[in-house]
Amino acid sequence: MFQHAIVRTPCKNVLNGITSAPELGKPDYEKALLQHAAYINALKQCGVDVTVLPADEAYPDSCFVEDVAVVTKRCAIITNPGAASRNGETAGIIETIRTFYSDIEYIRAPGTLEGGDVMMVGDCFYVGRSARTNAEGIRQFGEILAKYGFSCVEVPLEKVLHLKTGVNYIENNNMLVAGEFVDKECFAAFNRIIIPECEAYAANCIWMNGTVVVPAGYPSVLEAVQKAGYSTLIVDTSEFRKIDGGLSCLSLRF
Ligand code: CIR
Repeated sequence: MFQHAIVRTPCKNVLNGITSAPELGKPDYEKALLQHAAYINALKQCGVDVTVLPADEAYPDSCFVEDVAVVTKRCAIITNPGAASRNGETAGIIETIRTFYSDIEYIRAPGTLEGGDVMMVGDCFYVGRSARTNAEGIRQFGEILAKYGFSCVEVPLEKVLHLKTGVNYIENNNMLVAGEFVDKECFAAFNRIIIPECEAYAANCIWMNGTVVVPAGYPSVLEAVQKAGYSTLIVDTSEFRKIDGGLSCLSLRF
């Protein structure tokens, strides 16, 4: 069960966040703030306390706190983001992480790793080798995990930004899979809920203490998750989607 979540208020500069889909337009700031507030409410409804960090104008993508740390049952790992414009974001999370964890580890250059590439399944962590997370980052990550009794499985990515852009574990052996992850051998033993291409964005749902939070506007994913036996909460993330962000990216949950 998760007890805590950490989020960061989107900054005005969120309009200049990195995007692979400029055709979707720039985020509307006021709308992004409202959606972020609704997201915090949803997390609270799932029984966690939420630490809200202030907006940081120096980093357009800083609301995506998931990428700067990996928070586990036994330790926290401060990452080293592979995106140059995001690399300095880690400094802004350390103090908060210290209030929750005494064991803190670091991914160091030339290793890079972003939390969006890390998917926790019990004591095993799947990690995407992506444009943001490199082999050295994964090597360091694996070494740290082993020290705390966790295991690590590398998953090479072909198309998507982060591992959790296309695959998310929602506990009880259930996994939401889209696109390149549908046929991956390493996920064959899971009960895979296959997401149609037209709703691929909604592969990024989050399991929160028995409830699954689903992005607004993806009816077949919502139905599939409910059919799998979960209660659901819906949060609109349309403004974050414009800069490649989804539900998991917006918080650290532990
Ligand atoms: C980026 O490109 O870094 C941001 N615009 C989106 C980050 C999304 N984070 C995530 O999937 N964990």
